[in-house]
Amino acid sequence: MSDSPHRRFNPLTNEWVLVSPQRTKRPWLGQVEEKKKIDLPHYDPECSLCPGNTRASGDKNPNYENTFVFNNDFPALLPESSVSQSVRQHQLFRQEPETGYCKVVCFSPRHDLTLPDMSVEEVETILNTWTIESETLGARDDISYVQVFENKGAMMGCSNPHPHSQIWATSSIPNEPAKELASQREYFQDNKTPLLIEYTKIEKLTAERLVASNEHFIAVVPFWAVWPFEVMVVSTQQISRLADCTNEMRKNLAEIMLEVTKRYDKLFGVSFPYSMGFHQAPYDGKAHPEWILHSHFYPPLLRSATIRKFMVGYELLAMPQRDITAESAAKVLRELAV
Ligand code: H2U
Ligand code: ZN
Repeated sequence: MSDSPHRRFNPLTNEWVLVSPQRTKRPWLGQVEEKKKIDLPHYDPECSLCPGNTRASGDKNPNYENTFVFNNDFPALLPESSVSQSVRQHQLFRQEPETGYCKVVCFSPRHDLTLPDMSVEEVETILNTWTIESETLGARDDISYVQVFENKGAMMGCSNPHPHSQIWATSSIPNEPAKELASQREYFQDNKTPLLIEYTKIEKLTAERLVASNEHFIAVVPFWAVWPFEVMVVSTQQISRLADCTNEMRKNLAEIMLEVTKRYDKLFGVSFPYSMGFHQAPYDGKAHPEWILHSHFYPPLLRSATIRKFMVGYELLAMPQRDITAESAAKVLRELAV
C-alpha cells in the first residue's frame, strides 16, 4: 500500500475516509489521559447491575447466575409516541414518531469481569441471550430493527464497569443499518452474491488486514476503517442474524470475539475501551438474502492507553481521516502474543 495520502471507499455506507500514512511521525502535543489501574470488587453494593441490588426503578435484581436482562429504567424509546406524523408545515421540517424498547443485558453476576476475562462457554451464553432477545423483539409488529451494542469503558461514556450491553429495538431502521441495507441490496442485485461474502473471501485470501479467523468468521481491520484499531467480525457463511447461527457457528463467534478483545487488552496494557455492536438483518418482515451477519468494534485509542483519537476539525467538517493504515493496525493486532 502507498505511503502517500489517498482516500478509501466504504462500500457498506458509501462514504470515503482520508488516509494519510505519512503523518504517523508527527510530534504529539495533545491530551494525554491518565492511565488508571482499576481494582474492582467481585460484588459492589452500590452497583445497580449487581445481583440482589435495587435499581433506580425500585426493582430488585434477582440473584442471577449468568446473564440477566431487564427493561432499561431510563429508556431512550417508549412503546407509544404522542408525536403525530401530520405535524408538517414544510418539507424542511420533517418529523416522525419513533417507538421502541430498550433493554439492558448483564453479561455476568461478577462486577469485575469484562468480556475477554470470560470463557468461550460464557460468551456463548451471552450470544444466546442476545439471540433470544433479538428474536423476541424482532417478532413484534411494531419493530423493524434490533440493535445490540456494548459501550465499554469510561472513555466511551460508560459509567458502570459491571459488564453489560444494551438492546434498542425501533419501529424504523436507524441510519447506519439503513445505509448498509441499501448498499448490500444494490450489490446483491448487481452481482447475485452478498457484498460481505465477496469481501470476506478476498480478506481471507490476501490476509493483510486479517486479525483472526476460524471456520465461520473472520476478524479484520476493514480496508475502509476510520478508527485506528477498528475491527469488523464478519460471518463467512450466508447468515444474516444471530439466530441463524448453528451451535458450532456460535462457538466460533464466541471464540473470535474473545480473540479480538484479548488482543485489544494486550495492545496498550489496559482494559480496552470500545463501542461494539451487531448488525443483523432488519426485522421488517422482508427477506434479506443480501445481508450478512457482522459486528463492528469502534475503539477510540490511538497510540497508547492514554492517547485517543478525536473526531474533530476536518473530520467533523469534511470527512473522517486516519494516519496509521488499516494494514499496519491489523499487523500490530495480529502479531500480539495472547
Ligand atoms: P450506567 O448508566 O450505570 O452505565 O447504566 C447502564 C445502563 O443501565 C444504562 O443504559 C441503565 C442505564 O440507563 N440503568 C437502569 O436501567 N437502571 C438503573 O438503576 C441504573 C442504570
Ligand atoms: Zn456490579
